[in-house]
Amino acid sequence: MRLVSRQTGSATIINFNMINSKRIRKINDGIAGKGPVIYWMSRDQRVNDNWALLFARQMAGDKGKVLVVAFALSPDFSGATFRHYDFMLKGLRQVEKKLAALNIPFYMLAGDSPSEIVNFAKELDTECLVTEFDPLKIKRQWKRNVVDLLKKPVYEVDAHNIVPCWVASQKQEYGAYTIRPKINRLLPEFFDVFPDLMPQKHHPEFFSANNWDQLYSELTTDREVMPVRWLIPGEEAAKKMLESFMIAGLHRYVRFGNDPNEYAQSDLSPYLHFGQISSQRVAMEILERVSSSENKTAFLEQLIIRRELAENFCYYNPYYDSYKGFPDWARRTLSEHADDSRKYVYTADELEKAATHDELWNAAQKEMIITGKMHSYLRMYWAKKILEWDDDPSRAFQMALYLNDKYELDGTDPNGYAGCAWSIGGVHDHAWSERQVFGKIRYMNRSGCNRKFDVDMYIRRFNQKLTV
Ligand code: FO1
Repeated sequence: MRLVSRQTGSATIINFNMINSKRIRKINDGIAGKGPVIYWMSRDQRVNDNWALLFARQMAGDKGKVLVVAFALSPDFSGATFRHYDFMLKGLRQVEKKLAALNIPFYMLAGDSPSEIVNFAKELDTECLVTEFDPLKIKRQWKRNVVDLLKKPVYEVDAHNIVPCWVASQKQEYGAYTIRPKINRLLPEFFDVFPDLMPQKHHPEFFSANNWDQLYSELTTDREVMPVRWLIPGEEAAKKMLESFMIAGLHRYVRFGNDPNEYAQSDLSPYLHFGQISSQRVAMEILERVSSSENKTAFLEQLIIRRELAENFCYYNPYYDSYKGFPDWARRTLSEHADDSRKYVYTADELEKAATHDELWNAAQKEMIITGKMHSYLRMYWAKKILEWDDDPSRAFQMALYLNDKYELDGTDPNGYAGCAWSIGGVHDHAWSERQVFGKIRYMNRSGCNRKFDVDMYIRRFNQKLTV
């Protein structure tokens, strides 16, 4: 394996022969230890199609070292609830089983994530640490803490995007129309086939059973938000979901894509969020097995362009989770209309309890609370109404993020930040004709929804009383 490094930006791109080296950045030097290679799994919680795991396995193999995988379970990850942890832990139990079949030990560490990782790496005197790219501030802070304390080589691999975020663009993009040509030009280089993950010899000294019951019982998270029952967590279920979408959903994607009463969405977003399936795998399956159609194009636009645009937004805009992250034109128009009289104004509690005058909005809020997933078309309407009913756009944005991250199974994800910022702050959108309250922010209303789907049917589906 040739190690050729060249400085690019804040990290070094290393040339490795099996994996496209542009997916890998060395983010810390340091003295390699005598112990195993550690893959610190966090975002890409899967065994198959995982470039970070493949790279760590290659490093271990080339150096004649053992590979061990560790997941640092944070007790209170950014407002996550029992719904998220239940889905995630069930998926991680499958990871443990799949890795064991390859003789790859899997450690669940509980506590302050960066400290747990540093202690673990020091204890094992790791050869090097491999982890994944993640644009969220909390994850970048974790990585900084680890790099500051661990005097060992650390590598970062973008295992979540097809075109690595730092390769697709070196700056914040205005919108899909600016990032799309850059990504489309680079896609062929990064649609490389996933090699098999090779088993390693059994090293009994590294095998330790994780106490899953104890991990569950130690969760301090909000248990009011119950796990979802309609979606089975884990890598195997994610694969089946992809299969069923390709057979029964994709051909209806454009015609019924904006109809929350129809099964035409992929329901893959929770699996993609927790990394239980690779977006590259989804794209490759669809490109290879589905004939060209507007449905295929539209779905891949969401899966590849929109997702990578959200990553780009969170990576290059330090204010992705605040009003300050909105474009100037949007902040200007929102402040010019902040004092516009609003027919309805609601408190956070009224919104959370779906107790507004707007039955459609209430139904969407209930769908999200009950199922952990709101239809993508309604997510825009839902967020825009929060802006309409609050004379402080910054508070409206925080409210949308709070509800999204608390109840959406795919919450706390770049897609969620970009989606709410698009709806409320015009991010990745352009100015529209000016109107009361919204200013030049794109407006949506119920009659627009009526044109897309049977609103009354949707309301009837979610008119049950909430027990929140
Ligand atoms: N990542 C971790 O490494 N440790 C955790 O304990 C953890 C909890 C968690 C809970 C909810 C959730 O939505 C995500 C969570 N993640 C955790 C992060 C996740 O893996 C992703 O890194 C980000 O959410 C999106 O990039």
